[in-house]
Amino acid sequence: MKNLSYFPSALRNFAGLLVLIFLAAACRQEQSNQGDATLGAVEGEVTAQLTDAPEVPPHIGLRHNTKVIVQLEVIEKTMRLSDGVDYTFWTFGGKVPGKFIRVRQGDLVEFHLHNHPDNMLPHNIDLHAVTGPGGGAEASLIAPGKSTQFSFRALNQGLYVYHCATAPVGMHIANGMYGLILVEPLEGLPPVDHEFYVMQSEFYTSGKNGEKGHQDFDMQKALDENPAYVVMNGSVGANAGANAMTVKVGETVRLFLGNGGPNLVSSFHVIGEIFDKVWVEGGSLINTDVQTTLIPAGGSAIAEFKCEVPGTLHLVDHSIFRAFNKGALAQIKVTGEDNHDIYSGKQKEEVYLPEGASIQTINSGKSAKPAEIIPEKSTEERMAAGKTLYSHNCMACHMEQGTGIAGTFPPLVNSDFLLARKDKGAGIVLHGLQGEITVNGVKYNNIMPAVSLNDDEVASILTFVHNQFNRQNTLIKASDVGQWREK
Ligand code: HEC
Ligand SMILES: [Cu+2]
Repeated sequence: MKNLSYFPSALRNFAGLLVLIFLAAACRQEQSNQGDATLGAVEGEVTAQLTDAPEVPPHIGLRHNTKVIVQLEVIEKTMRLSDGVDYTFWTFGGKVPGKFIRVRQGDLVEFHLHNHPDNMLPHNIDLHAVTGPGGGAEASLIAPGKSTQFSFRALNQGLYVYHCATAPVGMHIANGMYGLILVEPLEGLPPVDHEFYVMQSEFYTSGKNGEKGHQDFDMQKALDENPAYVVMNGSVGANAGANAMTVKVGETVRLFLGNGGPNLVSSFHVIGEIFDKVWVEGGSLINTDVQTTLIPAGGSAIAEFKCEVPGTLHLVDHSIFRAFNKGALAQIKVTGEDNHDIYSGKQKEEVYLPEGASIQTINSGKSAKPAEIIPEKSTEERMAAGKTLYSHNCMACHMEQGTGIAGTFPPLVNSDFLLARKDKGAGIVLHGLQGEITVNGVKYNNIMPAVSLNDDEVASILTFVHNQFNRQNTLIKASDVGQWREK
């Protein structure tokens, strides 16, 4: 207020008022979107429709505050964690992650938690959407065969994680006890074509990743934060391949993302897309044009994008070994028309030959020099040596059976081009080959690098190629290769 003393007194009051209004407005902004309507009257009641991942309950949109009854059952059950790998999961609703719950800001949520009589352990629930002790944990602790009820007012909008908070808490979470509850803003979320529920989490199994059979929880690995599995939606490949989510070109997608942990933070990324919008940490702050968004353990994010081109999108934790080696991968298949203005696909592949470059030599670790004077070999010896040398030096391009690869690497099988050569192909192996050639009526225009081999080795390879692939009865000598090398 110091600066205000420079104002004439009449203005001073007015300026002071402005500052007050400004401060009040700033305060309101910082107050979050917890609106006045939040505690307004509650009219009627509905039973919440709960869904399993990747499904999301229907959009709520504009309506008055209501009582939403949630019935959630804890079930301990053995299910697939990966192919040939089982795990005894503790679940909210029979699947991992737990049921998706959708309410609206201002709703009164009447929560019923049931602990199935076949279960072994007590459980409870801590919903991060609850304002109250333990997020409901204290009120909801129940033994097997019991039900409990508590209510809370959904004061803040946002996407919240819920989880079991029964001791040992880490173990209950590690065994699969988490899910998401969405508190839609008063005005609802803008419409999109698809909404999906994807939740990442880790599993600490007694065996290594891929070890078959039933796996137990490994406390030491959990303490070391070294999971054997990191998965999307409860198991390896839960929503990949045949179970991938599907959308069409031109459609908009909203992902409700959660991270159950218990330990790892997810660097969530979709390979092949950019998030147009991200509700950072599942709150009200919207970031735009995002590649990778952090999802804390026990946290969330909402990401939206439009699918402009067809293809398979890979949803990954960009701590990338988790995605490709531990299972943290889901897929969305986008079908529809290509749009070459946005993405062309491969336009061409051609030989890259910088100015001044010439045929390269594949260096096999030794310099190409004539073989020392060694006794000549029999056909059998050359065939045996040639077979091995072929597999090390030629097979990568010409394939094991000499068939080549259509359009790129010509076949060595019954090659009229090879058979027409007086040097039996030695010049090609010694010096490489480039430019257009025709093999059995098919044109090739590519580059074969010179292969760094001595005369003895070339003799063996060519003996092998001619007898094995071209039904010739030929024995090529190292001295022959020596002569051709000179030319
Ligand atoms: C890096 C890939 C590559 C390797 C390795 C390679 N080649 Fe080739 N080879 C080619 C290409 C490409 C051509 C065609 C070159 C052109 O288009 O002018 C070719 C052409 C040939 C031809 C003539 C065409 C035909 O089909 O008869 C022969 C013979 C041949 N290679 C033999 C060999 C032998 C023997 C080896 C192993 C010592 C070998 N190549 C290793 C890529 C390779
Ligand atoms: Cu529990």
